[in-house]
This record gives sequence, C-alpha cells and structure tokens, in this order.
Amino acid sequence: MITTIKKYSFGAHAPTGAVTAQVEEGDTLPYFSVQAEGQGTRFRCPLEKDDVVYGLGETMRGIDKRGGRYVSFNTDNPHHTQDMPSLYGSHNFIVVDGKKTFGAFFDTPARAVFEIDCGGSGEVNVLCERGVTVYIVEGESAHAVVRRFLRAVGRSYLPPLWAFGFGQSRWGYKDERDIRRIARGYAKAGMPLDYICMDIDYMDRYIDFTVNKKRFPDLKAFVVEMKGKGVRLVPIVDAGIKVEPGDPVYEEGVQKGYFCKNIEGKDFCAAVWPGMTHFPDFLRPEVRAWFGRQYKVYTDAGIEGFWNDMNEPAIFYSEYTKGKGGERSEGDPLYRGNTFLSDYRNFCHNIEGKEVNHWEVHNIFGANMTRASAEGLDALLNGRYLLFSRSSYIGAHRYGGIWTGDNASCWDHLRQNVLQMPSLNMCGFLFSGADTGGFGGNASRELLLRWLAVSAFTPLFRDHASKGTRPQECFRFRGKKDFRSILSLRYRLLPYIYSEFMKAALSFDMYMQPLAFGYPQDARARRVEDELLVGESLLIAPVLEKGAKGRRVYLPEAMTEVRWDGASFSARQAAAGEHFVKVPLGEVVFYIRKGKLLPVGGAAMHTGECDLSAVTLLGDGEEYEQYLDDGLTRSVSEDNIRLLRRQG
Ligand code: MIG
Repeated sequence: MITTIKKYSFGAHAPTGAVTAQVEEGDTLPYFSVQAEGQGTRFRCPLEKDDVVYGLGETMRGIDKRGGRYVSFNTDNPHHTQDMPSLYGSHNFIVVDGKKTFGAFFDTPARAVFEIDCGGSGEVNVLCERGVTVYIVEGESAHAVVRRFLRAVGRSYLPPLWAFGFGQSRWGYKDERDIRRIARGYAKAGMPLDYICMDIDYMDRYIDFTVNKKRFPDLKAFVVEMKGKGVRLVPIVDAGIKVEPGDPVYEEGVQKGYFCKNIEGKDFCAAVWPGMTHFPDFLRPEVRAWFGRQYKVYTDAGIEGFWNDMNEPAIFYSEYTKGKGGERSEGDPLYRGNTFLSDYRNFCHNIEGKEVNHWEVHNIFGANMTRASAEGLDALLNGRYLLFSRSSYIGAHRYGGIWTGDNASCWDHLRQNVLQMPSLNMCGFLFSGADTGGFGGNASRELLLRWLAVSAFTPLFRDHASKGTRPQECFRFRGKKDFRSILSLRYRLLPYIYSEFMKAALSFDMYMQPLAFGYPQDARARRVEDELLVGESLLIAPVLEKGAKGRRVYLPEAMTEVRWDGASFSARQAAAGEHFVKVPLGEVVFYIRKGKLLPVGGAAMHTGECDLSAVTLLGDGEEYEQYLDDGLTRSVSEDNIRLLRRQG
C-alpha cells in the first residue's frame, strides 16, 4: 500500500487500468475545490505566481503548462499549432511545483479539459465531464512526486536493444524493391540502420493481418534477407477491421460478436483506409486476446516489431455521417482533423455485460489496442519486441511506446519534440519519439540534420515522412558526411542510452528530464525549457533555430563539454553560467554533468554489431553503473548492472 498517494472518487467510470498499485481512499480532496457540473466535476486550485505546472504528456506548448488550455480527447489532427488542444493521447497527470508541491492524476476515460492559468486566471481549472478518480501524489520535490507516480502506474514497456537503433520509415514504400532500395541506400552511404517501417501499402487493400502477395511474394524469405543485412521490418497495424466477407479475421469477429455496436445494436461501420471497417471492442479481454493472436501471421514470418495507427480511433466518416457535407469535408462543422466527432457518440462498447457509449470511454480505446498487441506478442514471441502506438492513455506505457503523430517539417515542431519528451516521461512514456524530420511538409537538409541531433538522444529514433513530401531518407541529401556523423554518434552512445533507459524503467524514473529536476534550487534552471537532462550524466542543448551557427547554453554548474565532429570526441571544461556555443551542421555538442561519466562504444552499422560492454569513459566522474544484458530477454533485473570505474 502506497501512503504518499491517496485517491478520491467523483462518480463512477469504467476502469482504465492506469494505476496498478494499491492506493488508499482519502477523506476530502486536498488542494482543489470541487463543484459538480453536468455529469461530471470541476476542480479548481489557485496557483502562486511562481508555481510551475508540469505534466500532461502529449500536449502542445511548453514543459511548464501554464497559460494553456488542453483537452484530453484523443484526436487524429495533423495541425499541431501551439493552441491545438488535443493530440492523439490523453495523459491527465499534472505536478504543481512551488510553495506547495504535489501531483494530481485525473483518471477518467472520458473527456477532460485542463485550463492551467489560462488567460492569466491564476488557477488550475480541470473539468472532468464524467466520473473520475483523482489521485493526489505527495512528495518533497516535483521529481519525487513523479517517481512516486511512475511506481504507482507500473513499469515502462521494455523494448529490445535493436529498437534503440535508427529506423527509416515513409508512407509510400510499397514493395520489396522499395525497401531493398532504402536498405541499400543507407548501406552504400555508410550510414547505420536497424529497421524499416512498412506503412499501410504493404497490406492487401489495407486489410489488417494480410500481406499484398504481388508486392511481397514471400514475406518470410524477405525478412530473412533483410535481417541478413542487419535490418528488421516493422509493419503497421490499423485499428479497424475491413468489412470483407471471406476475410477470416472479419468473419470470426462478426461471428463472435467482437466488434463495437452501433446505436441500433449492429456492428458499427466506419470508413478508414480500407473503406468500411468494424472496430474491435478492445475494452473486452477476450477481444484483446483474439486481436493479439492475429499478429501470428507476421511473427511466423520472423517479424518482431510493430506500430499501431488510427487508434484514436480515426474515422473518415461513418454510416451515420456519410454524405454530411461530403465525405471527408473539412468544411463540415462536425469534422475535426480526420474525424467526425459526432461519430464518437454513434457506437458502443460492452463492458462486463453492460452497454457503454464510446463517448464515455473514448480516451482508453487506443491504449487497449496497444495492450491487445502486447499481450498477443508476449504469447507469440520469446523475447522483447518493438511496439509503438499513436493513441495512448496512461497505463499503455506498460505495453508499448508511442510516437507523437503527424507533425510537420518545421522548426516549431522540432522545438515541440524537445518540450514534449520530459512531459511524456512524467506520464510513463519513456519509449517515445517524434517523426524525425517531420511527417508533413518538406524537410530541408538543415532541419533534418538539427532534428537528427535531437532524436539521437530520444529512445525511439525514427525518420518518417508522409506520402507526397520530398524524400527524407538521410542518404538522399548531399553532404552525406554530416548525416553519417550524427547517425554514428547515436550508435556510439548506445551503451549509455540503453543503460539509462533500462535503469530508468527499473527504478520507475524518467529517462529525459527538465533541467529543473536536476537543479531544483537553481531559479534560472527552473525556467530553461530548451535544454534537457538525458539519463543521469548528460545535458543536451540542441540547436533549434533555422540558420543558427550555434546557440546560447545555460549550465547550472561546471561541466565537461563534449564535441562530436563525426570522427572523434573532444572534451573541454565549461564553466557554470551562460555560453555561446558554435555547433556547425553535422556536429553535436553535449555536456557531461559534474562527477558523472559517459560510456561510449565503437562504431556500428546496426545494433547487431554493437558490443555494449566495450566502452570508453568520458567525463570527470569516478564510477558509472551500466545496465547490460543481451538486449532481448524479458527477465530484466538490477543484477544486470555492473560498476565501471574510471581508468587511471
Ligand atoms: O491517415 O498510414 O500518423 O504515420 O504514415 C494517415 C499512413 C494514416 C497516419 C500516421 C502516419 C502514417 C499514415 N497514417
């Protein structure tokens, strides 16, 4: 029983599965005033002028969420403007840090609105539109609060080592030839690569759990061929099952009653990529087990990695909204992003025998798809697997990672990537990352290089782009040396990145933190948002501006400044305070904290060539605890930590 966390219920709701710890019920909710509103509750907590409010995972704006309005309502909308209230996930955990420091998790599967000092209101104002369980987390610092929370929601998903390698993706690779060409491009350019994602075009007419036989005549043989080159294949799986008489998955789903029902009690029909589809009722354990089993067609072919998409769920139109203002008409007031919102009231789930409208449980749909996949893969495979999803809710971090959806090739979204990482980590999602280079739009050489220099530190490191954008694979650009430099840095850093990720997961801590968490007494560090702590040893201060020759860096203490120029590391002492540091394209500068060490490994073309035990130590520390295992077995423990001492 955890006593530093208490829970308070305000109305009933379907279980979300977010909190796994036993938590005591409290008497009266502290910090917040409570007011019933509609079918839900409004919570208000005054803020002091200097309070920082952390959390909310995958949302826009800064690490400090003050000044914004955020709506937890999972949405497929690629227009990630600063004031965009909803993205693909709902992560309802905040930490108020100031004179009073505490965390609050609003555990509700329905819509919730967070106004955090919005318009200078001077308060946190949270409307939960349906029943909610509020968890209050106490702790002596924001970091301590987060660590308690992470323990309560359970250990992060653990990916295999190869999932920390570099992945290339593009919506539009359609057949074996396209994929071979990508692998060859990277190999010829001397750039490392661990996996290539297969987007929806690999399927037969976008039908889940099929493979287009013309494009991939022998998937199993192709997987072997690519693995021989050190490259794994990572297919996409979408949430909807195509209405396709004769398709075994469809037939079984219909026959067993596994799909969500429309408001008239028939299987709900919604159009997504394959045309009309049914949505598996992922909230039911037997449906999850059934869906998870379907991955066998791919695991039988030797595949060990997947990404789940369209699981908000995205709905282009449905049997109810078809023709309303035209199919996929942006002019329709009900049309948001890629979805008619009204459709979320048009279908139902079955929770323990009771019919529940989708609207009531909207935010846990995608999370349960991830859970279905993970439980299926746990049964189908022996080792760890790569799994990341677009939609999520806290709790899904135990089953897979997430990527941050359809960003664009713009400098603002590069910055947003940096700002989102610590917020995601606070909500459990350690294994996350953005589409490097941007999904929509055309990435310039400069933007992609700067982005690679950020993603080189994020656990999920994938270059992904949309159909119709300019080619975004690193080897397509001139001046390949610069790209090679950053990609090879990632592989040199893998002994550290892998070790720090695994240690963070094992100890219920974050992998990427705001500067404020490392230097809570430093008033200036508390305000810095464009520098991050990565693991226990590193501080990164990436260049996020177009045309910049370098940037201003604030160091809360003296550190070792390390410059990677593509061939070697050079180190020098940097004093505490503000510096201008020059960072030419293709170089990466980062800092090793005082008294810490960084283990770096040798060059590799894929993780299969990495020897994580052969490391050199940089920095002025004495010891480093390295987590080391075979990168695949599921039994992970603190026994895998070895102590490294600085030589000489
Ligand atoms: O409606 O599968 O976010 O990564 O490439 C677009 C095609 C559907 C959205 C995903 C994106 C993916 C794309 N998908």
